[in-house]
Order: sequence, then structure tokens, then C-alpha cells
Amino acid sequence: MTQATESPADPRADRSPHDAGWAALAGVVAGAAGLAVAELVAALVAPAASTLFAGGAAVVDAVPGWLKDFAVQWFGTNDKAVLLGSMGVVLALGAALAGWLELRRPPVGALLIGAVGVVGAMVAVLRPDATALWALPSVVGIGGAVILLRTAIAKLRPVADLRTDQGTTVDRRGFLAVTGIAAGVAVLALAGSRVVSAGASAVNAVREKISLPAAKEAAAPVPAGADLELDGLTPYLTPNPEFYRIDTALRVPQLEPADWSLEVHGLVDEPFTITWDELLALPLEEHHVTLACVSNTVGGDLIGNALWLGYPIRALLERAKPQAGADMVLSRSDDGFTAGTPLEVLQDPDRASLLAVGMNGEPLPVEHGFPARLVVPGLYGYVSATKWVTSLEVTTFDADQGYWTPRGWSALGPIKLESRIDVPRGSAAPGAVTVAGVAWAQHTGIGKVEVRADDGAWVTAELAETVGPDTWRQWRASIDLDAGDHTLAVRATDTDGLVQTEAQAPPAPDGATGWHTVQLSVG
Ligand SMILES: Nc1nc2c(c(=O)[nH]1)N[C@H]1C(S)=C(S)[C@@H](COP(=O)(O)O)O[C@H]1N2
Ligand SMILES: [Mo]
Repeated sequence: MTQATESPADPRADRSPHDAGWAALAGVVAGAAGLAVAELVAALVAPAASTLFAGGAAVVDAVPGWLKDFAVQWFGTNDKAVLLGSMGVVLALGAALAGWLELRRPPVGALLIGAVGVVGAMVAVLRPDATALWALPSVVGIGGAVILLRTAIAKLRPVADLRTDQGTTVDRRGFLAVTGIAAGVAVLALAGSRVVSAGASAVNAVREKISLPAAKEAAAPVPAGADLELDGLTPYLTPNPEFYRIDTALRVPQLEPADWSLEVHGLVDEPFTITWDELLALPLEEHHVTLACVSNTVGGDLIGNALWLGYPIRALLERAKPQAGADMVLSRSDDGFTAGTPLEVLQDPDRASLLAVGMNGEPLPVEHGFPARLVVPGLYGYVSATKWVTSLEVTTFDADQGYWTPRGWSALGPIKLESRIDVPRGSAAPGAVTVAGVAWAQHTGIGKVEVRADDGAWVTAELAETVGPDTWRQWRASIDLDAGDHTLAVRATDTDGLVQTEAQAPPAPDGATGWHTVQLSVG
């Protein structure tokens, strides 16, 4: 008699400790294959419906405001890479656990993976603009992953060894075959999804063929003295590739002009919809406007200045005829993002609020809102600068709110007076040290900038030229410094005489304040 524990009837028999590792690997491979198939199905059906992106978008919308602020603060414009990376790690660990559980406690592992599919399908269907079809990528992909996992793990289960008629054996060869097939599926599906999405959303190709009409009203030319052109000083105009990017879109909306239109509706007498061709046929204007993010910390770089080409939002509203009582325009993006902008700001005849199609002489880059976005001088982006904009709804602050307001940010977001030191950074030689940077008070204008070293007297800086109050302004000063460590500070005064406050405030809920200081070692 062989020992009872060796009996083929006992599922724990002949289990090598390695099998736990193999099972975990099978979990990861099956999970990867499932997600890749979901990508492929999504590329064919609805790109934003993939398990990864619908899930990621749901995470972005669900995480509390403070965590998102933290992510933007620490990772800046890399926040999305960090989110996707952490999602990848969590998913890989979860899939490994599922593989192990499926071996030890079937069908718990399969149920765990299946649950991801159910949640993925649910969050996809709940995305703005989703249809029932959006469940398909998660159902097909993750359903496939469950089948692959169950098939692979079954091979690791001991069966009676027919060769010896004694004890048990495990079909490792069969296991490796199934796992190998799953890995192949993952690679092929991923490659397929890349090919399909490159072909389907040829948005970049379409964009490159567009030549925008010239502005009927050209921008005031940039004065020669607007850019001091010092080494290390931020240029007056920010080139598009260097322009900061902030949005909640994990996958940039791929919106072709032919499929784009803007609906102007809500509390208006004459709602209407405008197409791309109609928009381009209107008399367009060009304006330099400095855009800033409310998440920018003192001294931060979530700010940039560009030449925007577009049609005045004011004129669109005139045509729609807002009704009495309306006080807000809720702009909506193709991806569901919304911003609430005071109606009166958008109607202001002295403010160049644009439905923009061009940025620095070219169509908007896709990540900056192609084919159309809003640009409103003087307001932070989160309450005004909706990218991929498809709807302007005239409404009230009582009835509606923008995306960030229920997440802990102020409903109103005028840009605060701020200034920044760009040079020197780190060290300098003793003697006359050139200090330079930018200052901004969009739509009011910068009247004065002062710098000081340590507790010394404030030195008034020379101001560069500017096209007007809607852009930032460069400044430069010279300060005599001895060898040693120094702290430089800057403060600006706007053209109304308001002096930039020293009081430190964090970005939330309505923008950071405080003087920017830099440490300098002179020697
Ligand atoms: N659709 C959409 N538009 C958006 C956002 C967004 O998340 N989604 N973010 C806003 C914020 S917070 C800012 S600061 C500006 C940034 O514009 P940029 O990325 O072109 O610099 O876009 C605004 N428009
Ligand atoms: Mo922002």
C-alpha cells in the first residue's frame, strides 16, 4: 500500500512548490492577454471603452481632489504616466494573486479576474457618451482571460500517473502550451489594437493637412523688447511642444473636424449648432493670451503664453441670445470634462475670449484641444479653457457646476497676481548679479516688479515690453551680491496698484499665493 497522502484522489498530492509560481505567472499572462484583447475590441468598437482606459478614467474621476492635487504637484505633467504605471503594478500583482488562488482555491482566482471584467464593463458603460456596446471590450477580453486562466491552472492539477499506475503527475507541458498561447494572444492583440487605432484615428494626419484661414483681425505685433532673451529666462512666447499640458484625459480625444460641431444651447432664445466649415468661414481673430493652471505652485511652470486664433465667444453668445437670469456658461468637452465660466466674462466686449482653433500659427495640437477649445484671458484653465469643446450651455451657477467644483475647487477662478524668478538658479559670481523672470496678472496687467536679496531693500526691476494685459511680462534687475548664501525674493504690483501678497496659500481651492524665493550661493 502506498501512503494515503500519495493517493491520486488527494488534490494536494504531488504538488511542487514551484507550481505556486507557475500559477501566478499564468495569472499575469492570462490577465495581460485579456487586457490586450479588450484593447483590440475597443479599438474596433469604441476606443475609450477599453478596460484599461475606462477603468483609468473612472479612477481619475473617483480619486479625491487632494490626491489628484498631490499627483499634479509631485509628478506635474507626468501624473498620467505615474497613474498608468501604478495601475499596471496593481493589476499585475492582482493577476498573480488570482493565478495562485485559482490553483489553491478554485474558482476564487477566476472569480477575481471575472470581477475586474464586470467592473470594467460597468465603468465603461457609465462613461459620458457611452453606449451599451462599451461593455464589449471588458466582456470579451476579461471573459477570455478567465477561460485561459482556468484552462492553464487545470493543467497544474495532479492527475493519476498512467505510466506508473502509482501516485500522480502534472501536465506541465500542457500548462506551458496554454500559457504560451495566452502570451501569444497578448502580443498579437496588442499589436492589432495599435494597428487598428493608428488607422482608425488618423487625426494627426487630418490635422497636418489643415491650413487655417488668416485672421480677419490680426494680433497686435509682439514688440521687439518683449523678450529679453536672457539665458535661462522663459521665452515670451511658449513653443507648442513646451506648452504645459493639464487635463483629465488618459487618452486624448481623437476628434476629427468633420465629426466636430459646437452646440450653443440652454437658456437662450436661439440655440444653434456650428460646424467646422462654418466656424472657419467666420471672421477669425488672433490674440496673445497667457494660460495658467490653478494647480501651479509659487515658482511653478504650469503656465504658458501663446498666440491663439479663433472666433469670439461673445459673438457666438450674441447669436444665441442668452435669457435673463442666466449667469454661467457650462462648456463641455468631447470627453465629458466641463468648466463653468461667468457669462458676463464671456460677454465682456473688452475681453478676447476665444473659441480657438489655432495655436502659435498652427492648428491646435491634439493634446491642446484639437480641433477647438476655449481660451479666456484672466481665468484659470479649469473654469474656462475647455479643450475638445463640443457644447456651450448657457445656465446658472445655481443649477450647474464645472468638473472641479464638487472636487474641492472654487466655482470662480480669476488668475491671481504672481511672479517668478527664472535666473539665476543655484549659483552666481560675486558683484552685479542679473535677476530675471516673468510676472503675470492676466487681464489687469503688470505695473511693477521688485526684487530683493535677503532682508535688503526692494530694487525695482526693468519691465520688458508686452502686447497687453492678457500676457505675462518679463522683467530684469541687477543686484550687487557678496560671496556667501543669499535668498532672492520677487513681488509684483498690478496696474491697479495691488501688491502681490506675501501670504502663502496652496493651490486649492482657488490658486496659490506668496512670494517666489530662490536660494543662491555666490562665490
Ligand atoms: N477637456 C478638458 N479640457 C481642459 C481640461 C481637462 O481636464 N479636460 N483641463 C483644464 C485645465 S485645468 C487647464 S489648466 C487647461 C490647460 O490647457 P493646456 O493643457 O492646453 O495647457 O485646460 C483646461 N481644459
Ligand atoms: Mo488647470
